Amino acid sequence: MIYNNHILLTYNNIYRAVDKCGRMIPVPYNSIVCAAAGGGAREPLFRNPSSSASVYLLQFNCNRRRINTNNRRNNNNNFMDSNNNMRTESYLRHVDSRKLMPNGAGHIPHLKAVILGEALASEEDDLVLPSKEFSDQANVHSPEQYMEMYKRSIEDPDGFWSEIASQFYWKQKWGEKVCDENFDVRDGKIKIEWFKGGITNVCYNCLDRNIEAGLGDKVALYWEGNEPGLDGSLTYSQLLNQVCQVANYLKDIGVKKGDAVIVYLPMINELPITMLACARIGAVHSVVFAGFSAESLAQRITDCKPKAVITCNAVRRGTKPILLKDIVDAAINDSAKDGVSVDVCLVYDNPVALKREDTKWTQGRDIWWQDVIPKYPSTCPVEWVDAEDPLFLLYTSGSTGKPKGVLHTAGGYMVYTATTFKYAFDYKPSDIYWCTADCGWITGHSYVTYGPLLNGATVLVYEGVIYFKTEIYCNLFICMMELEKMNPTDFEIELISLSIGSLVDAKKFKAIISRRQKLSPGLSVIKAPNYPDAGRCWDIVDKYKVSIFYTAPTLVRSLMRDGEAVRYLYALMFTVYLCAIDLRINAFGFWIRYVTRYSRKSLRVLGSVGEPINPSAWRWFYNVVGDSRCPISDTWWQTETGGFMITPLPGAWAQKPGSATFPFFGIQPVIVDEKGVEIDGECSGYLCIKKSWPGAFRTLYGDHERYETTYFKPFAGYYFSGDGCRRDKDGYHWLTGRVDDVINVSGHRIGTAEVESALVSHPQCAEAAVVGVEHEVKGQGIYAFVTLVDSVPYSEDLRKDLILTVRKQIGAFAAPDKIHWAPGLPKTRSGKIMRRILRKIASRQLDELGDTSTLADPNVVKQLIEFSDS
Ligand code: 6R9
Repeated sequence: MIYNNHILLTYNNIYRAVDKCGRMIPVPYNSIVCAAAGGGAREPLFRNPSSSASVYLLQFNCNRRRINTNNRRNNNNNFMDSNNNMRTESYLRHVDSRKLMPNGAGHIPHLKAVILGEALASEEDDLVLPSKEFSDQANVHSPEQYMEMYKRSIEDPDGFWSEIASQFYWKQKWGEKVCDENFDVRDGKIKIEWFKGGITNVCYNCLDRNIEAGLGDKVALYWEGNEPGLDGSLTYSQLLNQVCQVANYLKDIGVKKGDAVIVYLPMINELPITMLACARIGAVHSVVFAGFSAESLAQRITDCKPKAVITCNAVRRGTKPILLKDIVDAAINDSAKDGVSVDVCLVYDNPVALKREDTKWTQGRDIWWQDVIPKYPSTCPVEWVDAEDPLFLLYTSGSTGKPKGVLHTAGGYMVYTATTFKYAFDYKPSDIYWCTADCGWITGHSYVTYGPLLNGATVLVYEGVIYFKTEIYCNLFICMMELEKMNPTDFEIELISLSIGSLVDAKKFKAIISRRQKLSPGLSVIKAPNYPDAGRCWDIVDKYKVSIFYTAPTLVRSLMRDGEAVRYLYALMFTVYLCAIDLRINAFGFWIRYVTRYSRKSLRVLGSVGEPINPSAWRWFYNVVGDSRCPISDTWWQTETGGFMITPLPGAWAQKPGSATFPFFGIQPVIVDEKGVEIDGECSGYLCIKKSWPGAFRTLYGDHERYETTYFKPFAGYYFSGDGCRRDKDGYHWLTGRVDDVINVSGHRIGTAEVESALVSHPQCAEAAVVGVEHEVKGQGIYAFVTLVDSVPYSEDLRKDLILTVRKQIGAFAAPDKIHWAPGLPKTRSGKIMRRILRKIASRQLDELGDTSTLADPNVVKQLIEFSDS
């Protein structure tokens, strides 16, 4: 199969060849591809009738690459300063090596290296190129066009961003300065201001402006319910009407510009509607993910002292109703103890999940949404705000127990989310866009609500949970066969229900579970996301003809694994219990049938966010979900950054599976060493950003000092992201995960300190240390070392109780995957816990424990290892 310059690429039986422009072309199975020094063709040169193989002739130029490599070396030499440190003053160093690559990125060494999937080339050398058709129609279609725009964005940020900002509506243009910043703690207080003095309104720009431009009848929001068949849609005009009604109501109850409103809603249209209504009247929304516990919600209420809390009586997750209003009640009670009272609680009535009459009610405080909102006028004047007035607060985990209120302001955030959305997803007005994130996280703010609506896009809002954690498949087997006979513990049932999703026709299973639930009413079972089955995503994609699909690696990985489970189940059923089981027919499929039985033809661009996407998940997403047609935008960014920072521009350059590639316009990422010295060229270190960008957060609510200490003091002169990063020889960025005490579970940020403080609140827990461990599906899992108070014995019940405590205090997503009994914790003589050692023990890298002699009691490590398997 391999001729001359080895240009046939195969992966998972999907064959690609590279044409003379360096672009991938699909080659039918059983083809032979050969390279030649002259001429090239996309049509087969000849077909071999006996083997059905075709021969393609392609061409590329090897010499050019050699010249490029030399260029890069020379350039690197220029990076050396007088102290022999790798430095450069050139602002283009972030993309330096990129520009040396030929157009279309004909990366020859890569071509020599592959047969992918068999003898795997180094990930670094694995280039996946956009098709010519895609690049030709893309908003940014070549590395040159990107370079030109990037250069301008860095050399003349004021000009670059004010040109873009002018496309929005400003009641009054901004003042003299487009950007005013102090990014260096050594020069005084950190300050970031963009478009200050400009008067605008983000809601007006999302809705009124688009309606005036003729989009009134375009669908703004499609809504797909958790229950198949439950759906709806709102045009831009209808959305504006509803937003105005809520805005009028909020004004009526006394919510004014600058007041906070807490929103604790599931993914129903009322969530973006409420966010936009707040923006319309200048109120500051703080959306709390409706998976957070009462304690976490109370903490946020106490911090921002909202004028109102907006919630919903209940929501269905899979088949299970979650009583959100009960959680809000408990939170309001809690915050009242801290002296913060909530006068109004607006409750959306969701009869699919809970009857009105079954909802607990506090007269005088609680009001049904449906009883009041429709009575308000559907027009509402806009409250014009300064670009630097706050738009929203979003709490995020930090390395201490107290969550941080990340504050974003109106003008810069508006301009930045709109621009990043347009370019990173190559947005076109005909697109149907679906982001699976919940509005409780930043992705739902920037890329479900504001970014797409500012572009006049059609957005799909999906109520269901599509992340699912397929944990323990042998339990699935047990559950199917023997559940009643074996009388499993509640915890086992919970695991089973997590695993089972709806791989099997769960009728019988559910009957058993409900019997069990009657026996133990507290039992929480059946999360069953991807309800009713693992193909739901693609069913939705086909139903709405979704063209841009943006999700998290955790979903991609779980779908990959789900397939394997089906295969496992399939074999098991046939060999052992075929007749005994009532299995749904479609479980007997090939392992990717949950994807491939749907067309997915409408898909054009895929996106990934929340955590590093491992190359194999990337390839599966690309090859199976995207049929090897759709570029993937692996977008690196944070709650704090407001929008994408490092991201592919899908039509512009070749991607490397697992790399977020290059910086967005106006972003100068730098990699620094421990001393804060910038490193150039190929390197790894701490990822920082030089200079501000319009979407940057302006402060931590009520705690500017913590803002400076956390983000600007670790490396003076830079914003410190908290992430590690590697830059490869071609200038591609590879995010390596958090370097601080934050764990990223299924794309959700959880501070180790938050989990620890929940654990030690248990009366029998003396001390706890939490670390992240690699997890096949969730990216990272939570591993807790727990020391009990004297004389309390270890027990299974206590273990469950500790997990329950964390679920109650933070939320189910923060529950530890493993509790490791720890008679003692490894501490330095000054009492600092050596997490490095705990991480190694947790990941069973026992031969890499390193020097333990500095510990106050080195024996602790031996004990911990002994307890590993207990
Ligand atoms: C948008 C969001 C931020 C942290 C961030 C990093 C991780 C996000 C990533 C990624 C690698 C990507 N992260 N996107 N890591 N590749 N494409 O998730 O915000 O919840 O604040 O989390 O998530 O570690 O520091 P947030």
